[in-house]
Amino acid sequence: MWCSGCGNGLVTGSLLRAIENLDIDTSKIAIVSGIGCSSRAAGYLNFQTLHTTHGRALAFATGLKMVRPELTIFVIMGDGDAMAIGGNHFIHASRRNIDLNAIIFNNNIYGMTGGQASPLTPQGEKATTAPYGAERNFDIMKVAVATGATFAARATTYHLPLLDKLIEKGVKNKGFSVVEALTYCPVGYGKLNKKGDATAMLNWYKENSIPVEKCTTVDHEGKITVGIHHHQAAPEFVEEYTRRTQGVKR
Ligand SMILES: Cc1ncc(C[n+]2csc(CCOP(=O)(O)OP(=O)(O)O)c2C)c(N)n1
Repeated sequence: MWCSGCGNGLVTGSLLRAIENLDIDTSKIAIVSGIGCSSRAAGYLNFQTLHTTHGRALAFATGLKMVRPELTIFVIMGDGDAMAIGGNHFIHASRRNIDLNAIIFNNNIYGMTGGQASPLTPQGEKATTAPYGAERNFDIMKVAVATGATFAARATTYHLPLLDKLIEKGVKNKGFSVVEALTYCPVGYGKLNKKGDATAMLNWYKENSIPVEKCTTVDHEGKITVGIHHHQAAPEFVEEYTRRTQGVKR
């Protein structure tokens, strides 16, 4: 159902390559998604999949991980899904450090419903609900780190080999892993903001990204930082819960 030129297929391809490289038994993989263009990826994938409700993918995934901790769970969400309506679930999944792999398809807009502004629409850029420019936005990496995620990384659809590797590394992290994939939306976001076609948007990512480890200034010279922003081990929620409740009489 994706529009011509949409980057969502590229992110889905990265996810599939990462799964193949990790060599995980496919019957032990579950994909949970919310509602949105990006969340429709779950419907195209032949794993155990749950296409849930808008903003609640992480809540469903938390329940699933509690009862089936042996599963590797990917939680596919759009930027609206993960950070607007689902923002509360995001901060608490992150705080708990539950072993889920959040893959956020950030196209800077509500794609499915026609281009409304999300908390990731860059300040001043246009959306159907922000004809005079969007309000202040935030940075998913900073929210993830501040709320306790033990792995936070970002790439764009221009950096697919990097994105493959970041997803793999996120899976290897025992805890809440956030991989933000910037993916252009030429129809919903691009047209309103005169960004050109899909190729122009891809080139924009190329010219406006910088490896996070090469950043020397606080504002990153206004560029998108790509790579691993944070990786630090901490106790995992389901393991801690199991340990704490062992021996409790029912
Ligand atoms: C509870 C609820 N509120 C609103 C909607 C309408 N809705 C469906 S998708 C969507 C936004 C999708 O944007 P995003 O999550 O960024 O994903 P994208 O479509 O851009 O991939 C909204 C508001 C809904 N389905 N359910």
